[in-house]
Amino acid sequence: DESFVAHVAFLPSSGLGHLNPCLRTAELFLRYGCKITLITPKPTISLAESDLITQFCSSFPSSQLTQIDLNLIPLDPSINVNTVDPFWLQFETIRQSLHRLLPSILTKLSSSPSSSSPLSALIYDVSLISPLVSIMESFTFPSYIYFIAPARMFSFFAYLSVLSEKSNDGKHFSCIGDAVEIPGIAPIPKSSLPPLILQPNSLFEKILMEDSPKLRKLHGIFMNSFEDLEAEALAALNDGKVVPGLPPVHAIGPLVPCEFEKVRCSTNNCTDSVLKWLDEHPKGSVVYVCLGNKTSTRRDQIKDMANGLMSCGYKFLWVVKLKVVDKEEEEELENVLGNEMMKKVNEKGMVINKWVNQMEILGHPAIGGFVNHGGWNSIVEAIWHGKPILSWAHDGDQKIASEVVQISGVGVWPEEWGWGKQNLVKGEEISKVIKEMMSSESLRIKAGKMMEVARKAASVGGSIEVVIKKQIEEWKM
Ligand code: BUP
Repeated sequence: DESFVAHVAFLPSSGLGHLNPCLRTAELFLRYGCKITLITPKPTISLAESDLITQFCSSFPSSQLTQIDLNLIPLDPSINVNTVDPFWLQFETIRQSLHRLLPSILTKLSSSPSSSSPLSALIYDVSLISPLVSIMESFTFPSYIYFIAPARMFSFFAYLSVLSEKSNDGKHFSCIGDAVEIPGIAPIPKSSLPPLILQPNSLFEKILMEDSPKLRKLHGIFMNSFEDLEAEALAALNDGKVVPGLPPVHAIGPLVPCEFEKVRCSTNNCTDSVLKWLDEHPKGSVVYVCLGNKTSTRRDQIKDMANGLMSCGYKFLWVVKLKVVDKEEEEELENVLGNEMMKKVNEKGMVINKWVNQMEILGHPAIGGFVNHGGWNSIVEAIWHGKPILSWAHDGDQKIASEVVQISGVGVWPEEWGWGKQNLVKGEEISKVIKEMMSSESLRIKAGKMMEVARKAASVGGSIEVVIKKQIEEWKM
């Protein structure tokens, strides 16, 4: 049927690291002719998230926005809200709210009048599997997740169901020894696992363990990765080596920079002044430092970072996060660094505690390298722009992502670096590794080559186009 228009609904979860890949995936389906409906939980945790949703909707007026009002649902009282990361709390709030709020929305969308197309598929965030698998039992259209981390991490997530079956005492990690041996994948050292998965009864452990066995019920998994970056894990997953019976894993990476992200709508955004500052610097001369949006930089690490940057011999652009949530970001940096140091830092570089558009920063020719926390979106963004990475992983899936950086050769990962009280990194050490990254010809060449294959995947007739078009064809049948 030539007049068929696939209608895809997207349901993101909390945090930019979840929203960015969701909206970039939605943009891909839009590009190939689909109609899009965004179902977004509100309020969002950060301003950056609500801004981005607004930007998306104003750039694509044909897409529909449906909001789920989370304030209606009180959170399960057994969760101690004071000890949990606000983003994880939001995951849990969304998980608990969906049963009451989502079915009626999906019913409406799937039975829309003949003037608009009924829903062809739902693509939702990886953190929402359990509620969605059960909700979807009442619907006939297929559902998929988008995964926000590397395929290597996804293999671990899928393999958790096997691990819990294997252990005879019910403690899923009693059987792993020093490393997790997943068929078809280079072993993942225990030290690279997300710390919270080893902490019984953490919200993280609860969600992953509950959701892993349900992956088989999905119709597919979309992932921000590509063949040349993660050939091993993608093959092992799709050949049924990791866990037999998994649905197809579709590599739709690198998720490319989108025009809608460039619209400026927050008062807390200072990208334009940063780009202007970068214009004054020669090609490849500035090191960009940003350790993610979900974690605040530890106070006791900040001064060593400042010292490391000031003595590395390169100009730097340092985006510091002092608070976990950007809405709270009113504290002055001077208070933390001290007046003297703040003055010195600003002589040798630029330091800000505001949100910037990272994609645009990484694309600026003056940037020669990127110090990052091992956030997967950030890693793929750096690859897209061919910028070498220094991965300073400290939590979550960041170490597994850093392994991918190291194995693929696009950056370095000082494995012993951390954030905790025991493993603070000294200024001299920081400066030494930054120098190594910024001056390495071989890193620059490898990052440049990876950029080329990344761009090929995203070009006309490349792997992204092939996967998306094939998926749309499937929905047509
Ligand atoms: Br901070 C910041 N501007 O100022 P990751 C982040 N970002 O565009 P996360 C900005 O947020 P974890 C800023 O480009 C990336 O797309 C950035 O995602 C964007 O890390 C996204 O890199 C951050 O996956 O990570 O979400 O902090 O889950 O590892 O805590």
